[in-house]
Amino acid sequence: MNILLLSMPDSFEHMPSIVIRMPNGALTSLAGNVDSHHRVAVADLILAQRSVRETVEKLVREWDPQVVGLSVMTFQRKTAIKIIALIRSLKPDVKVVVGGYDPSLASEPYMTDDAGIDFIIRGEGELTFRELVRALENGGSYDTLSGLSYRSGGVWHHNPPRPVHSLDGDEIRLPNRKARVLKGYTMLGRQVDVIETSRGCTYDCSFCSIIAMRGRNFHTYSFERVLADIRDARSNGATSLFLVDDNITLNVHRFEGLCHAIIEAGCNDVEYFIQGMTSAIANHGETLAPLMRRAGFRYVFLGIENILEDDLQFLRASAKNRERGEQGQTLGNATMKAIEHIHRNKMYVVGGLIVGNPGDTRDSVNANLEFARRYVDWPYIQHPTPYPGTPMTKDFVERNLLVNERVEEYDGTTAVVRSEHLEPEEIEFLRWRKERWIKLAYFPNALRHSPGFVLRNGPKMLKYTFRGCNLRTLLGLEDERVAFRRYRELRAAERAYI
Ligand code: B12
Ligand code: SF4
Repeated sequence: MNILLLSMPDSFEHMPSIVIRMPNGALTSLAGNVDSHHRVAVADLILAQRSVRETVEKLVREWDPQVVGLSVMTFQRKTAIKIIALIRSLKPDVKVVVGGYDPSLASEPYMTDDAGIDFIIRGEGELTFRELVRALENGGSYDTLSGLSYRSGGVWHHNPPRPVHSLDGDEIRLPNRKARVLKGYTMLGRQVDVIETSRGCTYDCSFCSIIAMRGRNFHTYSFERVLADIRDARSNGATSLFLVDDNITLNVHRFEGLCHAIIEAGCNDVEYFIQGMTSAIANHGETLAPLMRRAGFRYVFLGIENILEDDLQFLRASAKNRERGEQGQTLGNATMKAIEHIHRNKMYVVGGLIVGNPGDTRDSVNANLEFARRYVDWPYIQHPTPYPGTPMTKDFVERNLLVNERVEEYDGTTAVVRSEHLEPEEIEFLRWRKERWIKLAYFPNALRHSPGFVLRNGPKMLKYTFRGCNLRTLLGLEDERVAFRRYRELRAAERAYI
């Protein structure tokens, strides 16, 4: 069978496609896990952000797929539905499958007749998709395939969920990167790829979709498999690797072992990027941080979430941000110590903060922004966003604070909930006003890190960071709120990918 797998073109504020175009790890994993006689094409539409229609038309014409699969996040739902309509108009009898976080946790919008979808794969996809393709090929029945929802005779059927996979053995095979048909992945000019070493997390932060998606558990791939995956990514040209594990620092002992394995295998000649917990890095940083640096780690996305204890409690993120003493006693917030370890070992902190929580005032938002200005290298400041199935969503609805249900705006930097003291627009304005300057202050670092790329693209990067502003705004001759409105209009226009 010919199979076409697509990820959506939508990007968000902190991932401007000029600088970062990251592959979707789910699709190559699916491609590597269907039976080998199928022809699979993977197209990350972020690589064709400004020519989505033409690219999809060309792919459908040239590939002539019997099955099309789409990977969708919530803010990409609207784009996905439009792309499906286009594909159906080109090939009415094609079978359309959707998967990923949004279809898994908010199936209903995908079940309408207008959406034109035949199958929803809920949760982990490798085995369910492999079995579905077999059933399609052999005319088998769908009702025994766990994790699958399917439409038959105009009615949707939902099979029981598939238990999460232990990741042991070789039932889940390596990703198939050769299936990619578009080019241009980048992270500041270096070719980037994604690797998984584990899945899951045992914490339960209220904003995170992971628990609703797969429950609280943690499973790991063997180091042997991880190293084979790293070598495959390198042989396909990657010099920068994002380890997309939900929480790679959950088991610090294992993470240290992984760093050693990377060094011993000589795979420390690429640049690694991870997301980690402040507590793990603060509590083990003395030995862990130098080891990470030797293994090639360069960027650490730190889930700081918020520097104020009340907000951390709302986000259910206190425990993972706690520093502990030698006897395990609580010492306080781990953030500063984690940042020190990372900086001392010449790595960069991408600071993940969430502002605009229910109790937030102007002062509490500003305190977090000021913290980001002083201590993080690259701010990744978001607003609480009610993704389907998260405890936070329930909270916001119950408190009547959810004011925007246009899911295409659920991108993390559009404020869609208000606090008890501030309107969403005001929260977003406070963030936007400060964050541009924090990002500007990072430009010299970016120049040192990737001189050629920044010299070539610096003007575009600056234009993007300050979009909406003009000389009058920057000289203080215009009310910044006027520029903020222009920025919002530009951003809304950018969302029309198709
Ligand atoms: C890595 C990652 C990123 C990376 C890379 C994204 C990329 N190109 O793939 C970066 C940093 C760029 C990123 C950015 C964002 N991300 Co992100 N990201 C993740 C993370 C940590 C891991 C995803 C991953 O690769 N997993 C490994 C793969 C193999 O697993 P998977 O994606 O789940 O896919 C499996 C199944 O879902 C299913 N499946 C998936 N797609 C399909 C398609 C088909 C056809 C089928 C059959 C099955 C299937 O099968 C796969 C294999 O088992 C998750 C989860 C988490 N804990 O936080 C969040 C997550 C996916 N991100 C999320 C969000 C919101 C974003 C942002 C919008 C904002 C933000 N929080 O940063 C941006 C927007 C990205 C953009 N396009 O601009 C949300 C999505 C929530 C939602 N309901 O939509 C998550 C769940 C985090 C959260 N908040 O809880 N992200
Ligand atoms: S620690 Fe990270 S992965 Fe785990 S629940 Fe919290 S945000 Fe999600």
